[in-house]
Amino acid sequence: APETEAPTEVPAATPEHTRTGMSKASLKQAYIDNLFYIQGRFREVATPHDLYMAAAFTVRDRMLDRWVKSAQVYKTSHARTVCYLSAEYLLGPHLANNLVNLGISEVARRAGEELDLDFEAILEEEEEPGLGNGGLGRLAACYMDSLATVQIPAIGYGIRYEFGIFDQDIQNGWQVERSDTWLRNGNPWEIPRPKISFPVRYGGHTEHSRDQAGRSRVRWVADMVVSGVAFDTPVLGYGVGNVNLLRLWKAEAPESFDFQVFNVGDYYGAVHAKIEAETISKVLYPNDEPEAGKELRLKQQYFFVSCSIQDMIRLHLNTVGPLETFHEKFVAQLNDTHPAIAVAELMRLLMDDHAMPWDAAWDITRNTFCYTNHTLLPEALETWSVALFERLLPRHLEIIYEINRRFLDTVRVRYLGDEARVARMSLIDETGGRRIRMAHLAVVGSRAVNGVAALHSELIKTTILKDFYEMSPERFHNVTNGVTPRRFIVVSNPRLAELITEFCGHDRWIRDLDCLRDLEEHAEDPALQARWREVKTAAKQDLALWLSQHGGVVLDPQTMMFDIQAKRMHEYKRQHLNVLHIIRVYQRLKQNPNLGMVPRAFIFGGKAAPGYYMAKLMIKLINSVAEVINNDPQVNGFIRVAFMADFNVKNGQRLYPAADLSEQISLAGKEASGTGNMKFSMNGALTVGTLDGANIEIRDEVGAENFFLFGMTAEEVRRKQAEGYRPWDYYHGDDELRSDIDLVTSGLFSHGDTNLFRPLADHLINQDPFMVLADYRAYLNCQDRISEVYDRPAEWDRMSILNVARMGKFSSDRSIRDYAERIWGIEPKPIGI
Ligand code: F55
Repeated sequence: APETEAPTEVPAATPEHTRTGMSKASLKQAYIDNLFYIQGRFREVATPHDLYMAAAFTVRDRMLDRWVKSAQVYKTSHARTVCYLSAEYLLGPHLANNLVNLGISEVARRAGEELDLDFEAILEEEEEPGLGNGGLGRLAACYMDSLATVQIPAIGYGIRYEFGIFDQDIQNGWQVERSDTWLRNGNPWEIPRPKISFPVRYGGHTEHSRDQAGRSRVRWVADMVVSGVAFDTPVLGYGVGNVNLLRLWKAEAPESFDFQVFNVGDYYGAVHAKIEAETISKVLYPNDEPEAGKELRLKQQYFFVSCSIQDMIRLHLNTVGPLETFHEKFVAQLNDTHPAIAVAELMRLLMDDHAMPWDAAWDITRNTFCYTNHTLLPEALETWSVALFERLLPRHLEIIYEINRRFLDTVRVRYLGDEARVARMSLIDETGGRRIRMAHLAVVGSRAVNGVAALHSELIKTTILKDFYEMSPERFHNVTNGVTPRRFIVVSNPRLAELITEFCGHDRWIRDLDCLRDLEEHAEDPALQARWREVKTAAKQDLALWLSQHGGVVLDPQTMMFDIQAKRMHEYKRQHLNVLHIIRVYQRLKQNPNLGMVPRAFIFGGKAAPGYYMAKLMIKLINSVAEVINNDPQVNGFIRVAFMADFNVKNGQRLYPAADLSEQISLAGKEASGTGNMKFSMNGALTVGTLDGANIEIRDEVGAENFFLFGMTAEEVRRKQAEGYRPWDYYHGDDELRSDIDLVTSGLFSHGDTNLFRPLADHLINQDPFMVLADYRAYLNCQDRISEVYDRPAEWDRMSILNVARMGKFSSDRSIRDYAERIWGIEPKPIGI
C-alpha cells in the first residue's frame, strides 16, 4: 500500500537549483506568477515598480526555505546566539545582494533576458532602507551579512524607522533635506509578526514593598505604554544555508489603549495618544553625534532595547530556560552606547518581573553584554540628564544609582582615598547639571569593551576610558572593522569580481578574502595591468555617465584621475583640506595654463547633519568652487569638481569601483576606524591618508610603498595641542596657504559676496580645531607625488593590484571571526544548502 512506502526522496543527482526552484525555467515561471498573483499584473501592463516587486518576491520566496531550516536547526540545537543591538542599520538595496548570496545572479539575469526584462532598471527601482547615518549603521549591516556567512546564529535588533536618513538635494549649491519615504510602495523583504509584540512603558513612579518572604520588590507604575511589533527581514549568508534574522521594532498604540476603554468621550485625546505612540519609531535622528536632551531619542533607545530584551527572554524561556543560564544562550553586543540602557533593562526584568535577587541578576547581566565604542570625540559621548531619566525611566534611574553605588564602592576599596578618581569614574557626571554617562554604564555593565581599529583601541585606554582600563585591563580588546566583499566588490563591481575570479578561484575569494593574495604575483604582469586598467576605466565611464545625467557635470574618464572623498560631512574629516588643494591647483593653472599637469576630477559625496552649520557651509563651498572651475575654459580641461548629491549605499556602490584615489584625510586620532577607506582600496583605489583609524592597518597590509601617507601622527597632534596650536602662524607663514584661504573669502566663489565663506575661513585661521593648516603643506606635497606616480601607469596599476591583493584582512568576515573567538566565545553552527 502507498502508505507503507518510503517517502519519495528527490534523487541526489538532481541539481540543487532544480530542487529548490532556482533553475532558469522555475525562476521565470515564479516571476510571472508573482507578477500576476501579488502585483495583479500581466507583463504587458506592469509598471517598473510591479516588475521590481515581482523580482523581489521571487527572490524572497527562495530565501524562505533556508530561513525556516536555519530557524529549526538553531532552535533544536540550542545554539548560542549573538544579539546585535544597534539603533541603526544602513542596509542598502536588498535585491542584488540577495541574488549574489543565493548564488543565482547569473541564472536570474538569463531568466530576465528571456522575459525581455531590463535587469538593471529593475535593480534601480529599489528604494534602499537607509536606517542609519553613516559608518556605524553600515558596519551593523556588514556584520549581519558576515554573521550569516561565517555561520554564527544571530539576531540583529533595531528600529523600523518609517523615515530613514533624509534624501539630500542640492539647490543653489546648498544641501536641502527631503524626507525619506522608503516604505511608501511597500517593503517586500520584511515579514510583519503582529503576534510578536511587547509592551514598553514610560514615565510614572515606582512603589517599593516586601513580599511574603521578606524580599524587597519594586513595582513600576508607568503612565504611558506603547507596543513594539516585530518586522523580520531574513539575512542570507553567502554560499551557505544559514539565514539569520534582522528583527526591527515598530511602535504602535497598544490595543488596550483603545478609545472606549481609556478615553471615554475624549476622542481627540485618544487619537493624540495613538499618534504619540507611533511617533517613537517614526524617524531616524539624522545626526552622527548625540542630540542633547531630545526626549524622543531616549524614548527610541529604550523602546527598541526593551522589546529586544523581552524577546530574548521569551526565546530563552521557550527553549532552554531557566533564566539563570540566559548569558549562556545569548551574548548581546552594544553598537555604541545607543542601546546601553539595556544594562538597566535586563536588571529590571530579571529582578522586578522574575524575582531574581540583585547579585544573581547582575552576574547574568554583566556576562551578557559587550560594548563597542565608535568615537573618542568628547562631544560625541552620549550623556542624558538625570532629570529627563527620572521623568521617563524612573525605575531605570534607581537601578543605575544602585549599579553606581556598588561599583564606586569597589573603586574606593581599590584606590583608597582617591575621590577624584571616584568622581571621574562615576556613572553620574556631577560637574554642571547631573548627567548619566552612557559609556560608563556600558563599560560597567559589560564583560568586554572594544574599539574599532588598533589605534582607536589604544587611545581608548589612555583617554576616555583610562581609569576603567587601569582597573580591569583584561576586559579591553580591539576588533578592527571590516566590510563585506559581497556587496562592496561582487555586487558593486562585477567586472573586477570577474577578473579576480580568474586568478583567485571561483567563489573561494568571496568567502575567504585572503585568497586575493593570489593576485600578488601578477602585479607586474602587463597583460593583467592592461585588463585591470580596462576594468577601472569602464567603472569610471559608468560613473561619469551617471553624474552627467544627475547634476550635469561632465568628466573625462579616459584622461582624468578620479579623486574621491565620500563620507559624512564633518570638520574632523577635513573635506576643506581637500578643497584647499583644489584651490591651489586652480591657482597654479591660472598662473601657468600650460602646466602640463595630470588631469583630475575631484568628486565629493556626503550628507551634513541638518543642524551642523559648518558642514553645510562646506557643501556650499565645494559646489561654489565647482561652479567656477567647471565653467572656466582656462582650467576645465585639466580639473573638474563634482558633488554627488545624496550619497547613500546605492550611490556609494557607484563611486567605489570608479575611484583612482581615495581621500582619507581626517586629523590623526579623530577617525575611530573609517570603513569607506576599506571599500575604496578593495576596489583598486590608492589611498591618500593620515595615520588615523584603520588607515594605519591598511597601510601596514598593502605596504607603505603602496600608500600615500601625509600629516602628523596622533602623538604629534597631541603634543602640538598641548604646546598651544596657533593656526594663525601657519596662515602668515605660508604665502600659498594664505592666498588659498583668501581666495575663499575673496568673493570669487560667491558672486562677489565676501561674507558667505567668512565663518569657515575665520574658524580655520583662528581656531582650526582639526589642524587643517598644520597638515596643509604635507598634504600638497603628497598630492604632487601622487600626480607624478599617476603619470606612470605601470607603476600605478601595480600599486593598485597590490592594494586589492592585500586587503583580505578588511573583510567583515574576519572582524566577525575575531568577535566570535576573542569576545563572544561562540562557535559557528554550519547549515548546508
Ligand atoms: C550616529 C548617531 C549618534 Cl547619536 C552618534 C554617532 C553616530 C554615527 O553614525 N557614528 C559613526 O558612524 N561612527 C563611525 O563608526 C564607524 C564604524 O565603527 C567608524 O569607522 C568611524 O570612524 C566612526 O566615525
